[in-house]
Amino acid sequence: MINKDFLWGGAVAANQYEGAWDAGGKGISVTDVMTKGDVNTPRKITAGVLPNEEYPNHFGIDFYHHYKEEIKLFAEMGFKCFRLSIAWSRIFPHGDEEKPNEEGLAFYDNVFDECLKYGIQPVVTLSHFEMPYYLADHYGGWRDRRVIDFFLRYAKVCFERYHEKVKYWMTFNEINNLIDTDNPFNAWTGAGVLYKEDENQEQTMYQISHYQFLASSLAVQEAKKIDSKLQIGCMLHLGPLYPASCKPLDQIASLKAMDRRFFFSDVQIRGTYPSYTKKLWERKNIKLDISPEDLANLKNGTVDFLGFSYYKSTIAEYNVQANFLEKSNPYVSKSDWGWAIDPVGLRYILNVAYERYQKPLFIVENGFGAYDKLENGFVNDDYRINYLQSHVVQMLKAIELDGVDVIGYTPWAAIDIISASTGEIEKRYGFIYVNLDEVKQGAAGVYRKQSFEWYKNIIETNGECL
Ligand code: BGP
Repeated sequence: MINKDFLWGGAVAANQYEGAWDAGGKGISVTDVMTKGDVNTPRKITAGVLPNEEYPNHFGIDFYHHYKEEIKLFAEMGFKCFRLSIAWSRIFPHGDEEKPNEEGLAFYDNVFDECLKYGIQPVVTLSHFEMPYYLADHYGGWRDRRVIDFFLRYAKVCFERYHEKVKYWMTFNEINNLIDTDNPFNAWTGAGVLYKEDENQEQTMYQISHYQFLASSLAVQEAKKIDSKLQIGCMLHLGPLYPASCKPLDQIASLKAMDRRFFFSDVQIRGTYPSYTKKLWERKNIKLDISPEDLANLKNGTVDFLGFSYYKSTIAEYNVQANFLEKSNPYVSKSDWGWAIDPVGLRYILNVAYERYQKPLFIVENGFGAYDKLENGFVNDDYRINYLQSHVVQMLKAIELDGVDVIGYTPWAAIDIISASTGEIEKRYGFIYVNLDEVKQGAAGVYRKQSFEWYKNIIETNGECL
């Protein structure tokens, strides 16, 4: 039996579902001006603002105008929480203003109140690939130390305004995307940072990370001053990189690959840079702008919990030049998008992360992207139920057999939204099908999928019906 306060819910991100990209005084965000992408073509930040069809994030699924209908459906499923992000550029349209945009703040008040009306607690990410475009353009995004102050001002405004409505917060979504190159939509673009051919990219990556760590730790300190009950987490994408074989060197490869993935939470949870990173900087002569005061702030602003997304696992094979190569696992099947389906990997990573930190863990994303077919107003998404069910089973094993402290589970996505890697809606994840054509014509355009009933049942029985 799991804790009765367990946070079952669903997750989304503002840029992928709100739409209304220029309504209510909102500024343009980096995602608003991003091209579409696919497995071979990473999305890119452009300088222009093209018509809606070219930029699906502009319209999202128009949650901005339909939030009441959609939250009502979440309530029908019995959500205990709803993970969403605040669009930074709704609050500070350019990012560097002194005063926030009241209309943007009022919008989230309305959304949070609507959730609370049904007993759904909002769980908020402050930065989910949504930097104001102006900051990316004028400051180079997180390349610039001044952006820390802009973020802090934004975070402070949010904590002050919403601390009575929101207890759980996360600072940066999948902050460790910065180090991973296999994801076409990596956080360099999400962080509003453009690659430059002629620079030491590794050095830049560590510098950007440092500024984000600092911004996050200062935000944690600020939050605690405003309301000591607030719980602030970091957020990473996690998944095992199993050793490719039982050869000792493959074991080391896996260990090192996992260190690289956990580097971000090592800093945000422990408040210091790990020794393996300091050695790497020495070896590679990486010089960074890090002051003693910065280091003290990292120490004073450690996070309360580890939020993470789990979709898939991979394997690490020893390699002389690169230390390890990340490869796909021949023992697991794959989704239409080639993502490995590995429910046991969730139990594995929960154990590893809990061993490493002994902090509460929050699974804030887990889900199955697929081409769904709407037939007679219904979607039979058995494959999604299979995926989610098998993952929930493994999560329960981690809690009940292994004693891991998991505080909640918010599958991606509560409802169909625009995919982060493609910029299209066709890679669907939701319990609710969205017919965009109908939504564009002003209709609700939403349909419950088979998984809707399944999830409702899981929540109702607190996972007992599995
Ligand atoms: C994570 C992001 C989400 C999300 C999800 C699924 O990386 O935090 O924003 O979209 O992955 O990815 P995709 O939409 O590319 O399938």
